[in-house]
Amino acid sequence: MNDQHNGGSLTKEQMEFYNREGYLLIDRLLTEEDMAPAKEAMNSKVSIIANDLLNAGLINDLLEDRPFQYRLAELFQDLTPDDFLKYGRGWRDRLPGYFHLMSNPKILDAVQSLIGSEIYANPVYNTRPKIPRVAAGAVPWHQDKSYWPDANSNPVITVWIPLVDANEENGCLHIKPRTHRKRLLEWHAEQYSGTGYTALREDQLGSTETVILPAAAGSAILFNDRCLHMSTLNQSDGVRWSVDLRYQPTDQDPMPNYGTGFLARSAVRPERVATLEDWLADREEHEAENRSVI
Ligand SMILES: O=C(O)CCC(=O)C(=O)O
Repeated sequence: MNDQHNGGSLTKEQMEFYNREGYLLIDRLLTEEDMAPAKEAMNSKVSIIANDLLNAGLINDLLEDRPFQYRLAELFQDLTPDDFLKYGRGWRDRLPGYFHLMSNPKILDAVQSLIGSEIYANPVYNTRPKIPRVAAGAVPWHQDKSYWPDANSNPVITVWIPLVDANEENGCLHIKPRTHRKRLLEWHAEQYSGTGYTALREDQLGSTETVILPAAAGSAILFNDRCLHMSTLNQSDGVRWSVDLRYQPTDQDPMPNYGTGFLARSAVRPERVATLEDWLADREEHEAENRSVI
């Protein structure tokens, strides 16, 4: 769907599409400026990794002048998948840029259109630096809920955002529409990459068509935690950078065993919306100065 947006609020057609199909692509929701803080966070991690590799004698050039889309891929191009996986297939760093992205008003507007104004940012957010030809970059068919089977009832909404154009070559998202009303299916730990992704068997996928979702940088793909989805290997020369952020209504289980989420928006208790300092200190909400008013 390629509708005009008003802030990030969804149109009636977009809401209907999401509720019917279980996902929604919002083309270019974010600008370069919106994405800049998260890219800065990613770049800072890449620089740490580059220094690490240099100190370990695995590379002899930090590639500091290479563009965002290529630097990490080129740092690892002569190394092994294990060298890369030492840093994790997904990153969940507590860096200010991620807080700014998760608090972006356009993202929250879109989420608010679906669940209302009391929005909690779920602790499970990931940066995915999918580098070329590392098997662990390909994510098998799964439901996100398989990662928190005992926590939370619906809905946890994933907001998946590519920071570079995502396409079939570099491993964009694939979704099975209308699977969001399924129960949680029995999953197994996949063996292919050895990274323990939860996975479904071919015979559990049913006959629903697969929709391949190329997405321009800054677009957002929203889907709920029972919607079947996967992504393929990165066959390009660059990094398929993306983030998956998650949101839920405030009356759901905050899933503390998975980390600390935060109150991202509230019309009822705006003074409790978490600040960057709260988030960095792992506090869920901002403690109002005058507690007697709440
Ligand atoms: O980014 C990907 O390739 C997969 C993302 C995913 O599976 C998720 O966000 O749940």
